[in-house]
Amino acid sequence: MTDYTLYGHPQSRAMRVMWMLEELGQDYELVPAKPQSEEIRAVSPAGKVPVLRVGAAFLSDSVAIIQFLADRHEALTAPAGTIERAVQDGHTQFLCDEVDGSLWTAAKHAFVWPEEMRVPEAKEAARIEFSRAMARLEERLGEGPYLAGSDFAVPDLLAAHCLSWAKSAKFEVESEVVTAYGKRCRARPAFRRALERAAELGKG
Ligand SMILES: N[C@@H](CCC(=O)N[C@@H](CS)C(=O)NCC(=O)O)C(=O)O
Repeated sequence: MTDYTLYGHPQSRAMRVMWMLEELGQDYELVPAKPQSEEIRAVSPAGKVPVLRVGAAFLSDSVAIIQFLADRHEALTAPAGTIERAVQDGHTQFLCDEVDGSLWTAAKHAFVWPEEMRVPEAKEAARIEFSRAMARLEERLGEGPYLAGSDFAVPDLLAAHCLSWAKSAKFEVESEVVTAYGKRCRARPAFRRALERAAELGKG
């Protein structure tokens, strides 16, 4: 049995955890279950994905999971308690609030929530929030190539996942700097390996 079992289909935020596990060279079992399925409810009462089993513990929330893995394996993160880590966590928080937040709001009002709860105008407001966040992301990147400068870290993985999500949601990214950054992150061998593993599921 491997140390890690990841629950969640790669077309969800589970991809973030797959990518991180690949970055760290960790072996993992993958259970590509859908949100709110019995399989997921058995390991997480909220029914949300991803969930990561670590020994006897079941961890939820993709960003907490990827930061936990980075800390545990001492890679792709500044150490806890340093100024660099506080700055890094600031980038992570910004991405959760303004980038993941706007994409998730649009998804809820497009297909996640039942029709009677959807407000069409909310999608447009989310699109505007996302567009503003892209300008903020470009500022945060500065000289780059990554948010913290030369080293790829947790918030870069999160940003790049959100940029792929934006593409499938047809949210425009006007900034060429941000588009090039997303491509740079997704060119990493670990992301390619995660995509290959996801594609294997389709063949099974
Ligand atoms: N903050 C959580 C959000 C998890 C989440 O909402 N996941 C979606 C799939 S990407 C889900 O399970 N949705 C089903 C639902 O909300 O009931 C995370 O980052 O893991």
